[in-house]
Amino acid sequence: MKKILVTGAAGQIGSELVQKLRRTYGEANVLATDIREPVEGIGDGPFEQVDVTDADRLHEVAKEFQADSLMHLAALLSAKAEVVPKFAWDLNMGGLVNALEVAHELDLKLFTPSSIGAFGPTTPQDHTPQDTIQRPTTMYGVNKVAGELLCDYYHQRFGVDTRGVRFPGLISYVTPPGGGTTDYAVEIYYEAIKKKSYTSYIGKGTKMDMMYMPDALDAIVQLMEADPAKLIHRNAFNISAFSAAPEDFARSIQNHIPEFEMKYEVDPVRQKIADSWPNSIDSSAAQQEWGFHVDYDLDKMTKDMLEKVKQK
Ligand code: AKB
Repeated sequence: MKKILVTGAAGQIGSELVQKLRRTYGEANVLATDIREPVEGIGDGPFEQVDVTDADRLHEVAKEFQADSLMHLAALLSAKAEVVPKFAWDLNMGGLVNALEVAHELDLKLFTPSSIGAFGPTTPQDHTPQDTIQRPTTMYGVNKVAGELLCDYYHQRFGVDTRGVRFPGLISYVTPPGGGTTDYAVEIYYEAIKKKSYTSYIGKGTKMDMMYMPDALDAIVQLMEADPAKLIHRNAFNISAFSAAPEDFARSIQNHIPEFEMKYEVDPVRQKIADSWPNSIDSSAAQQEWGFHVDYDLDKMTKDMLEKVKQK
């Protein structure tokens, strides 16, 4: 990767990925794009306003920049997608097919994330295998499964170098997530610092896979730099750092803030989504095929998150 275009660059992943890529590949070699105006966090490097549903504009910007790689992140998350399902389909699928077309036309390498949301209630819930039943019951999940298949198709049919992971809930302190089911795992740290208490919209005992942002960013770069000959799966690799329920986060925070109090007011919509997702997924294919590993477990992440959020 030498010239990288990032869509959705103002989002939770994009804002930090752009900074990391600019440190690694040079500021001028990473073009941040987003439907929004440039926002704080993206830095001073090149920026273009791009709506990913506008195929011509995406093509023109990628061509002008002479990109060789495209990191397509622009998407609506799970809870928001349940509110506006048709719009979610148009944005998530329309944006992806445009990104794939541009990658095909301009011979770009393409990264796009899938999610644990690509699984559903009939998927094995524990140690969910890489290749298994995928019958999600959310619009977001339907988009993710279709997206995984579409990436496989563009690789098999046109030879596009598509790569991707199934992200778990991502925890970070730079840009807040928006509209996701796992967002509670970010909010809890902000509320712990501000109020020493948190009211969780996800119920006690609901385990989901999670990961700290630095590990997620490392995984993206590692997969994109991996030897293609070793990639059996290419797209949609299961990756997870740890599996945790709300009370696990509370316990971890209490190691630093003993008076921290956890309350519950379950949101039925997001709880239903969470219940349909796995408790813990098996990341062994990613470990074997491209050396996926993580540096942060829950407690190491909690220590860092509390320090960083306090400094904000
Ligand atoms: C969401 O909750 O929608 C996302 C995800 C797990 O894909 N964080």
